[in-house]
Amino acid sequence: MKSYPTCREGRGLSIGIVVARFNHLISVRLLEGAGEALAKAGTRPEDVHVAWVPGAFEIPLAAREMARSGRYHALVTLGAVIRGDTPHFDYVCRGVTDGIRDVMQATGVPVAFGVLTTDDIDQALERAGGAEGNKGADAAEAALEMAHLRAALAAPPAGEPT
Ligand code: INI
Repeated sequence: MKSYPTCREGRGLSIGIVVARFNHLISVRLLEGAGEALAKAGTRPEDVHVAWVPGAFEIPLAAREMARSGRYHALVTLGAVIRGDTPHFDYVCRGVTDGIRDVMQATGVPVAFGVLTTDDIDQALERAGGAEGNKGADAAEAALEMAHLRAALAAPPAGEPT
């Protein structure tokens, strides 16, 4: 068996971030986590471009345009959908998850999913730099890893795993 190497190096990569303004308190923490993870991995701050959108439902459209621009090796999507007493939660969750998946499949550009879907604000806080870590940072690392894997998978035979 031969495996492609796992690489989360950020140097030389351009990353697009789409972040939803809704539940802003959570979003900024996720964005902070993602920014820190990218900087730690070596991505230059000037190579990280952030697009704010009103809510999670709008994330897929902005992600699609960023992916189509050809400027980014990978994208990170961030936001928080918090369950209320209405079925709105389910529709927004469905819209953003299906939408992000479709963008990734249609364009081939990796799109990491850093959108929290939680029952309440406390659960969201726990995942945005609290007891459960920072899912924005996790998504940023996933984006870097997938950018490298995609390049390796698309490389000519000499790029096969060793
Ligand atoms: N958008 C979110 O990002 N999180 C939510 O929890 C949320 N809720 O609960 O309604 C939410 N709704 C707004 C939605 O994403 C759109 O911005 C809006 O419907 C306009 O299209």
